Amino acid sequence: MDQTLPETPVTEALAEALALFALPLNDLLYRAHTVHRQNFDANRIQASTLLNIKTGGCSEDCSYCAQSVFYNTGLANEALMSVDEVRIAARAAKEAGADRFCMGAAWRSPSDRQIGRIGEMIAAVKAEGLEACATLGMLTNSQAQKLKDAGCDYYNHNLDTSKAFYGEIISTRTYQDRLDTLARVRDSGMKVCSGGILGMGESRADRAGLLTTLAGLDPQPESVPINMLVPIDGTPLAGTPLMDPIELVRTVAVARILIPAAYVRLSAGRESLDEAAQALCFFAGANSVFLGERLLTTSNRAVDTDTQMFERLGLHTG
Ligand code: SAM
Ligand code: DTB
Ligand code: SF4
Repeated sequence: MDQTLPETPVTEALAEALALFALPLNDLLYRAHTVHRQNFDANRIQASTLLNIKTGGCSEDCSYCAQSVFYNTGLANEALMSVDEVRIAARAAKEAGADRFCMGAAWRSPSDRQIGRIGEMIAAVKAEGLEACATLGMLTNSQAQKLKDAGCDYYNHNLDTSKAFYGEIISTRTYQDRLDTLARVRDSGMKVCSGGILGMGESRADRAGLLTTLAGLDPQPESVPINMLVPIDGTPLAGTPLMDPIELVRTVAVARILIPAAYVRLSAGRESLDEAAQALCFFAGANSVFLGERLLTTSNRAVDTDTQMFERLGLHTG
């Protein structure tokens, strides 16, 4: 009897999340926007800029990713950038209006030597007056501590989807591996950035499962990126049809309600969303974007286009 108890709250939480998803859109938006206003300036957008500091050659098999060695995506591998290259990119990001700089590396997990180099990059980013974020794959406790000591504010490590659907997307590491790294990040004192990808062929129950798991982390993540799959030629998910933008809006709204104090970032896939759909996402509780013309290996909206959109919507960054 006792053994079944721990599962009950999960089931209830999942049912509650699914009930939110099923609300009439206006009711869901009203609830989400109310929570948003209780926790944030409803007209402020947090802006992060991404830099791929080490491109391609990754030994994981994530089915969506341009950088996995398992797929021939035509991407040229590049070694770890120099600290000077990072400094120049961080300065440009700051000038463009970003307040956080996120460095991504196509690693399953970094070596201790690489963590030393990343520490120098973090110091360079902080010296430009930006918050620093890194996403480098799985970490040990001591690596997480070294990043924290170097001044890293956030660590990004996505659960990507529900536990049930995860095995359809990635076979080279487990859901528990991801959760373990998130626990190490939390223990180090860095803030946790964790979210997922929509539109990989998952069900609504998988989307609800992802959000329920994120919401069940204690404490909850401070930052939740919601990516829409950018289909990459050569990967198993190439040619996947774009997801329904209204389902994206619903997912953002449920994320806002379940994880009320987190920055919910409208992440990859914004190029394929028109401004009306983005405006609905901002009303539903999205309050962060990636600013800059590049994500990691794919393009993103031009900064000028985003600036004009924010003006049109009366939103401000900074
Ligand atoms: N290798 C590290 C890792 O996986 O944690 C860090 C970089 S990885 C590219 C960061 C995240 O980008 C992934 O977890 C995934 O959520 C997202 N991502 C990668 N490729 C994507 C794609 N084609 N479309 C949408 N999101 C993507
Ligand atoms: C996150 O959740 N999305 C970003 C960041 N964290 C590292 C990455 C998006 C990558 C999109 C595909 C690409 O450019 O390769
Ligand atoms: Fe490697 Fe990250 Fe791409 Fe997965 S998402 S293949 S871990 S770079």
